[in-house]
Amino acid sequence: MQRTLLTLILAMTLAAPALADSVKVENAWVRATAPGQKVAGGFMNLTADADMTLVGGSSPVSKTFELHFMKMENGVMEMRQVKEIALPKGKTVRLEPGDLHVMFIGLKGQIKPGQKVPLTLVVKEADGKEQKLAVEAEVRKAGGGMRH
Ligand SMILES: [Cu+2]
Repeated sequence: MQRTLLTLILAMTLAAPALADSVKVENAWVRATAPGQKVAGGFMNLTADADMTLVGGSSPVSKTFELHFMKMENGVMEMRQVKEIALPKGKTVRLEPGDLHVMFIGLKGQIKPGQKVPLTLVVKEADGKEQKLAVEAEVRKAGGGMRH
């Protein structure tokens, strides 16, 4: 009798809808690299359904993975590392060339069009709980004269 009840409770728990906050990732892509290039930029649109923060990530294609921001300063495009990127509830945050982006540093090989780049994003919920998001980014050819 008790075992039946326990099984039932367990089944109900497993069937409960996921209440966790989540982030929708769209249009994820990585800029193709030239042979020998050691860094690559990654871009995507992120929409969280609750206030969350992107705090980092990783990818098997590079030694390190950083969050970056590009800014025009005295006529020069400067790139800075940022510790986190806020993802306000319901707002689509665009990581795009010349602005916020993720950066693959210490590439283990050339990134070519047609490849898929797997990466894991780490996002933090408002209560501090961390989530990992698996993302597959497509590789697109470089356009324009920017470094990444
Ligand atoms: Cu960068």
